[in-house]
Amino acid sequence: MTDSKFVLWTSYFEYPSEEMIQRAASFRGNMQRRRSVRDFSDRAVPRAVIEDCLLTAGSAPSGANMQPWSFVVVGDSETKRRIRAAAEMEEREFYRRRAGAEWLDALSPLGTDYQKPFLETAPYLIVIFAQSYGIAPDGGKVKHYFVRESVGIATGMLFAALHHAGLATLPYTPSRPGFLNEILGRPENERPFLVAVVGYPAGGVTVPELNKKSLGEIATFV
Ligand code: IYR
Repeated sequence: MTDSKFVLWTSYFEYPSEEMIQRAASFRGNMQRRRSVRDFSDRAVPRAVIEDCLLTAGSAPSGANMQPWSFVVVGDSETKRRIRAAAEMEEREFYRRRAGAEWLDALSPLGTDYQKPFLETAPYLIVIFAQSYGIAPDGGKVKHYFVRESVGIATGMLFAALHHAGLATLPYTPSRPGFLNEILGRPENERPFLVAVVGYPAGGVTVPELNKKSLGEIATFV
């Protein structure tokens, strides 16, 4: 039994296999150039680019097509300042106490500490919320499915889109992110998932020398 109307998928396009191989390799090369940066320029980014990248994210598949995500785009300086202040308060506690030796050791190659100046410098913070359930027009609860899987896919697509457009990004995961609900006035059914820090990289930005696992290490063909 289905409630939905089916239509012909006319936007599918099959590439000849040579072209398919070339496209896959070229996309890989492009994505492998992406790096997370922690030093941003305050240069303005066109809002239209952010809007398009959000629409890319919003096109992601999701459990029962519930689209259990909300994106809050923060460009306002005062709001960014408040987010930075609250984040640094939590991070101070994280680095001082909560993390523990093993976690701090794993983080040391990244050179991170409690200070998060990029939360103010970058022109946009896109705060991604995962909706544990939806709200029907009559105020009732709507069940959401595979929420983290769905929001994870949308977030990956958002990062790919922003990189493709030529912007620098940092996925920032605050320790104890509850302050984001308060500052941004988000309802009880929304849980902060991740903050996408977006902008141009600061001039001469450096990144840690990191290695990615080889295909043999990440994949098995059976
Ligand atoms: N939220 C902290 C700690 C941190 C945790 C992980 I896992 C990272 O990959 C990077 C940082 C911070 O942002 O400093």
